[in-house]
Amino acid sequence: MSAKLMRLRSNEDQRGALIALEGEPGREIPFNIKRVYYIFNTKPDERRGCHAHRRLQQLLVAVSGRCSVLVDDGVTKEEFRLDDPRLGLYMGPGNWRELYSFTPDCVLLVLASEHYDEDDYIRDYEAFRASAREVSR
Ligand code: T46
Repeated sequence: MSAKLMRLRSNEDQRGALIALEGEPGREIPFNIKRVYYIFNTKPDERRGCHAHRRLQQLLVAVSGRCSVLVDDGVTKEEFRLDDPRLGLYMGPGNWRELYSFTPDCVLLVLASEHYDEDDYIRDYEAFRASAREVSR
């Protein structure tokens, strides 16, 4: 599965903490960052995502609050809990994702490798399963 939790390097001193994210292939964030967005005010009983991407790579960080992410590569499913701004969830292409259990204070920062492109989305789960089977052949 091309999704993994990463511990981000935090510069901590008596004033508090600072995390810097630099993106480039071969670096800690393994892609050039073309887009940044953040998600907040999501109701605790709402689900977000529920789609896959053909090419997009992303890093998700709950900079405040908490949420859960279910990642499904068509074979394996894994649940990740984002509950610390020092944790980043890297997701490569070809992963179905569902986000839920947002706390009211959750601000989810997302760094993305591509500009927004609706054609990159696979929104139908069966179509996603079929494309995952195709890739694994
Ligand atoms: C993902 C999860 C974590 C834009 O105009 N530009 C953008 O860059 C994005 C991401 C969205 N939008 C618009 C499109 C929709 O009208 O914002 C609206 C809400 O987007 P969406 O329903 O796709 O939001 P989520 O939270 O379901 O999914 C988003 C990302 O789309 C997705 O790539 O992995 O966050």
